[in-house]
This record gives sequence, structure tokens and C-alpha cells, in this order.
Amino acid sequence: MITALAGGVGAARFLEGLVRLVDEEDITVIVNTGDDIELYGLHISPDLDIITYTLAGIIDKEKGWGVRGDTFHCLEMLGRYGYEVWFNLGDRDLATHIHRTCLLRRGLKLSEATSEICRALGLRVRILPMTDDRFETRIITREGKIHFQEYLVKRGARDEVLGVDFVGAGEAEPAPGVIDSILSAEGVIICPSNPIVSIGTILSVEGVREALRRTEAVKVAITPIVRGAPIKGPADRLMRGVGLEVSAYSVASLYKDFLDVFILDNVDSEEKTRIENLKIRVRLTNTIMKSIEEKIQLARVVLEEIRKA
Ligand code: FO1
Repeated sequence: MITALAGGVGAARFLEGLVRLVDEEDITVIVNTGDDIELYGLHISPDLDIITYTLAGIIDKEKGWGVRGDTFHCLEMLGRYGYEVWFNLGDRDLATHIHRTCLLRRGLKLSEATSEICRALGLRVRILPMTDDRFETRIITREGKIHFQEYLVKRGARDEVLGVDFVGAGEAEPAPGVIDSILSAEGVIICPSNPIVSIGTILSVEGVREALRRTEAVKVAITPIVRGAPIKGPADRLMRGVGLEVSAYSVASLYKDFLDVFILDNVDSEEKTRIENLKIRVRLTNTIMKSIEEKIQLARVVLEEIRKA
């Protein structure tokens, strides 16, 4: 059994490779829900949807989110009614949010609604939200605390980040299966996702960090930072905002209390010794995933490291 901790686009790319090498039924993915937002009365879970759509083969590959070939008629009409339409929700994508919201209103937990969506889309991978409870990532800016999607999408990640606040972190309990899947795994993979607002959120859910320290699984993290910059997204601004150096070393140090292996990009080989000094084994390889072959190759390297131990 392999368990992966995941954010959105970077994680989804990696998982596309992993499912070519490991039976889908042997994979559990624990997904960040700190980016979730309610718009037009609908519960939107961007990272859950990015992972689900990618593995179901319906993702818009160019954007990395949303459904391929989607149209935006509903949003256009909402704009005419005077609603704010800065979050680009396509018509097919909206069907997912309507379905999820109906299931939640019927009393299902987010984890149950997610499993229902996965089943309908033909997925055999187990996808779990990190928590069924309310959890919201807010970015502290000069304008005040704003929702992560407002910072990223509405305001184009232009605000200076003064800090990050996880609303609900103290109370949020892990969704059913989260802790067990970490404790019973052969390997736990920390996907190449933002270490603050994607993996950091999952690690802040009660019991998760502790389970990672206790489990006998081999824990492998893939760097989301190459040549001192994120592959995608605002990880550099967020890391700086919480006082961290923007480097692969810095990411490894955030996981040093539980991590066994760090996958570092070939181009950052000069950081190897520094990371090894944290008592983490380092494996150098190409971590840039453009083609499916590169995704499979990276997954192969990670599995080799898990099976080596
Ligand atoms: N990201 C954007 O940059 N602009 C958007 O308009 C946008 C819409 C959107 C709709 C549905 C969805 O599931 C994701 C969407 N994303 C959009 C991506 C998303 O906000 C972020 O990439 C993740 O939250 C970070 O992992």
C-alpha cells in the first residue's frame, strides 16, 4: 500500500505516473482541503477535483485544473446577474460542485461525497480529503486576512505575504482512513506540492504528523522547488512570507522530523550535503514532469527508494 499527501497540480502530475506502476487499489491519496471555498452556495474543493479529474483523464491539461473542453455559459449568466465571477468555474465542473453540495446537504461527510464522485468517475484510487471538518487557509496581507483563492486567483498572488493562517487547524480531525492509511502503508509519498498551503495544511491536521513519525512506512518527499523557484504557483512568496529561505533544503527541513528520503532535482545537487546533514537520504534525479514518460520515471525512482529500505 502506498499513501500520498497531495495538493493540486504538481501532485496530480506525479500521481499520473504512479498509477502506471502501482495498482490503483493499492494507492490512497490524502488531499489538502485548505483551498476549499464556497461560491454561489456551492462547496468547491479545487485540489480534490484536480486530483480526481486528472486520474479520471478529464483534466484540462493546459491549465492543470477544470474539465477539458469545458464551457462557461453558467458563469457568464451569473455575471449578468451581478455576481462576482473571478473564479473560473466551467459548466461541467459546476456539475461536480452541485453534486458535492447536494450530497453534503443530504448529510454525507466530505470524505463520503468524495468517494461517491470518484466512484461515478470510475476511479479505483482511494482519494481522501485531509479532514471532513471546516479548514480554511487565509493569507495575511496588508489588506487583512484573505481566503487563499482570493489571494491566488482574484488578486493574482500580487499581495505581499505577511503570514499564513489556518482557520480550523486546532479542531479539524483527520477524515476516516487518513491516519490508518499512513500507519499501514509500505511507503508514504509527499508529493511535489506547496510545503506551506498544500502539505503544511495536511500536516497541521491533528494526529497526521504524529502518524508520520510513528509509521514504519518509508517516507519520501519530492521537491517542489527547483533552482530556488517553484515549478508552479506562489510557493516562493508564501515561503518568504513565513520567513523561510526558498530552496529544496528549506522544504526538506520542514519535514525533517519524519522524512527518510528527499528527491532532489539533478540541477540542485549542491544542496545534497546540506539535506543529508538533516539525516535525510537524498536521491538525485530529474523532477520536471512534462511528458508521461517523465512522470513514470519519477514514480519509478520514488518506488525504488521505498523498496530499497
Ligand atoms: N486557478 C486559477 O488560477 N484561476 C481560476 O480561475 C481557477 C479556477 C478553478 C476552478 C476550479 C478548480 O477546481 C480549480 C481552479 N483553479 C483556478 C485552480 C486552483 O484554484 C488552484 O490551483 C489550487 O487551489 C491550488 O492547488
